[in-house]
Amino acid sequence: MLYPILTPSRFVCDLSGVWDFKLDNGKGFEEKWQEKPLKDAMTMPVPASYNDLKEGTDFRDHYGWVFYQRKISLPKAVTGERVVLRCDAVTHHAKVYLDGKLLCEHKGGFLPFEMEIADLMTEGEHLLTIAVDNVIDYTTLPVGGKGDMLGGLMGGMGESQDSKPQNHPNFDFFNYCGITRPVRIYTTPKKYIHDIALVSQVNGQSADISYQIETEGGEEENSCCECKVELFDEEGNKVAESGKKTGMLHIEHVHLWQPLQAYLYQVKVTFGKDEYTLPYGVRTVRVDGERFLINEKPFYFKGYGKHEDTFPNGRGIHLPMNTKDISLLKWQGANSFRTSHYPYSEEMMRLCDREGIVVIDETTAVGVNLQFGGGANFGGQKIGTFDPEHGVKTLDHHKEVVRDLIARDKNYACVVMWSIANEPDSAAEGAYEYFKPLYDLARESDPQKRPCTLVSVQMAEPEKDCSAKLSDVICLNRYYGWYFGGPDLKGPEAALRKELDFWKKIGKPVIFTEYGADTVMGFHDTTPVMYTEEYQVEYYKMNNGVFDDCHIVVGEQAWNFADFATSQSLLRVQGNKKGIFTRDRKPKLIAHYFRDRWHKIPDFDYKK
Ligand code: GCB
Repeated sequence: MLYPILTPSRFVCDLSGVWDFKLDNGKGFEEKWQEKPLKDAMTMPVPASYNDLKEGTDFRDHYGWVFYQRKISLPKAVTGERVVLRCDAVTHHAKVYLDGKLLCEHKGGFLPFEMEIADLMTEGEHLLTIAVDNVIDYTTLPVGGKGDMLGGLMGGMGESQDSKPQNHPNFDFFNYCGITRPVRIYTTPKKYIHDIALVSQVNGQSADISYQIETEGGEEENSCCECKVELFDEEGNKVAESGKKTGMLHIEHVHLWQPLQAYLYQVKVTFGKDEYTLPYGVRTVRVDGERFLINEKPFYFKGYGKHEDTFPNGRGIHLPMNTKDISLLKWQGANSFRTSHYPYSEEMMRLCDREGIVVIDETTAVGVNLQFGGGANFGGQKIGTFDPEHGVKTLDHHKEVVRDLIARDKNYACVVMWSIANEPDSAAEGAYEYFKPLYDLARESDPQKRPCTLVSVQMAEPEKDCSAKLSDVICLNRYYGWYFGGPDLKGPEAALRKELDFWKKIGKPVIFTEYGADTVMGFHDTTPVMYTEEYQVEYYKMNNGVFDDCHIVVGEQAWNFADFATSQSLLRVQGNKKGIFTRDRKPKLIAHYFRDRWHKIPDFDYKK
């Protein structure tokens, strides 16, 4: 799927702004709110999560549908063009209406979807309504649990029969929702470039980019719709050219895209009247035994699991914060992050491509684990996760997400691995049968055949974890010295070393994709007691010392880059406080420790 850009043949109109908004009172669809201007509407910015933008629990924790509305019209200049309405992310379920007519329904809150609207956009104004549902359950990704999470900690006493229906996230981040990324109208000629797929092969100083252009229309009239593909370097010099929809572009002296030293070529495709230009980094990636190779050199991941989480945007796109975060990563000598626990905005992916930040790209599959609610939500459902009758019903949607994520992100040089899920019940009965088709699908859908992984939870017994068989890289979330042990760090250290002895037998590289300790900024002590900034430093020193001693560990991604909002629970102090930075990006003591450490660790050849 192509990102919408302005080109000589394409016009883009961003519908960001203040829209009308109303929480559904249960009667929205019955009273057909989508057909008329909303009565007593409030104002709401798009894009943003709505939850933190108005006061009151009823608003913040609203359960169910909300309605967004605005008027749209088209300039005469685009008459005769193909007109597309594109929503980049609507969390979690959308119904899009134009003048009351349902145009499209979409499930899943973190990937784009689009619809053609030219035929409906007659002269004058039209009423655009987007109804958004935030309900999560056993069929959605992320997964919503049954009953409340305090139930697990307090013997089921958390929720009474009088409680209103509410979401029970089976994951440890606030269930922010709304129209969280831009809504745009863009045009293309009627005969247009539908998609571009690029794969690089590097041979010494030179490279070949094999490409495949998918087009719509024009097949019958070859002459009017010839395809041309041109490759330009960063100075704007044409490096290669080809005249077919499938072919090869040869670069004699290639500039590789390298971690922290990005180099982007521009691939310009012309098809009939349509033109589209894609920035593209040439690099290779593969796993070789216990090493993770980028451009054939053993790479060491230094960085974080992140979140798209800011105040008061919630999960709403925040371009300045994206830039700031990458600046902080570089300040620290970090080189990578994981898009925990959902695909991030295309703007962030494009930025990482430009800035040379290496990304592990994750699906929305978090909470596919009914034994464990993720993070502090220890209130598991105690139902077989993959039990055909009572377990999750997410497989079909999970396949859609894998397919759509790869369709969206397949050309980014920054993406070096797909994460199929975070902390699923990967050692359970039925896990292999559930995950095998998803790995197969990812491998078959990705033209670049990147490595695939899933991120394993500590409760999944390594001996039974299906990741050992299916993943190219073993990704471990481990809390030795926090949920498992602590404040004593000796026992946890021994246990961590013992676990690594098991993974050494598997013969695959290991990345620690999460490890961390909640730390409240400003809590200090001469004894490093838990929750103080001093304990966080001791915790990381212990864990990092073990990683340094183990040659199969090819990466450390601390949990989390910054403090973030979660559901309320006994273990969450106004959110998750494992950030190395606070939510407003002030460094805790540990940020300086990592800065010192990571500047000493080279990006390549750290482990011999
Ligand atoms: C985990 C989860 C992450 C949580 C984290 C925590 O294992 O993957 O979503 O936030 O633990 O802090 O407990």
